[in-house]
Amino acid sequence: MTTTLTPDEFEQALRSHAKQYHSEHPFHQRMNEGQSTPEEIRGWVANRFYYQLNIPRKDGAIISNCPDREVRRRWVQRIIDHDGTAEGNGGIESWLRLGEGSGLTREEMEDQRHIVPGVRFAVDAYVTFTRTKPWVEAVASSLTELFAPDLMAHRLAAFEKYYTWIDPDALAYFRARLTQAPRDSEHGLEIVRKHCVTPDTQAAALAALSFKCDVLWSMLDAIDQAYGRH
Ligand code: PQQ
Repeated sequence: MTTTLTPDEFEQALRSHAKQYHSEHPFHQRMNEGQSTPEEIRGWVANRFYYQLNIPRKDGAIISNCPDREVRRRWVQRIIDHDGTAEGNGGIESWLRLGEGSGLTREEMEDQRHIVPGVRFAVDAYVTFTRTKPWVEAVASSLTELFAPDLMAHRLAAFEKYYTWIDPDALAYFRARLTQAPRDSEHGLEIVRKHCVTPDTQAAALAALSFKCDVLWSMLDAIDQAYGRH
């Protein structure tokens, strides 16, 4: 890229990654159309748990690399959202309840026996990216959350309609993300719009978002390979 995009053009370029987002993956499409088997749902929930476990670690990595106190003060909310403030609350706990509501035990999620290699590699790559790249690129990589609310709303409706064998109370995680994700992506967008004002930094941010789309896509490829009907 040789020219600098205006902040709005840059935001448009970031948003155009929606077509690479994992909502387009065949595994998610089948899930949202009500075609997943209980085994597929359980395989997805057990494997996605590894992502949930690592989100606060990547947010800690971003904070540790960020010299801006005001950014850190807001970013830390993400760690609180996922880890909770006490035993029995927070997003990771909600995900465990989603698993229990789907027929998995806490033990089999926590001991990670179901995690397939491709999911582990993809999630670990995301954490490593955020530890080793400039913090603004790591923030850009989190911007898949711009696209998450639409997928979450679609998923929530699909679960309530098709997967009635799952206790509706177990879907609280998705409901919470409907408000958390827009708040988070708004902050992330504000940061990259402010800091990425040269061709090189804009290109790096776009590449970071592309990389993150690949992380999410690879996770579903691995889950589909392990549990999908082929
Ligand atoms: N992405 C982040 C991030 O990169 O900081 C944090 C989250 C996501 C979550 O907490 C999620 O629950 C989440 N869920 C989905 C999903 O279920 O489709 C996608 C994403 C995403 O787009 O990265 C996140």
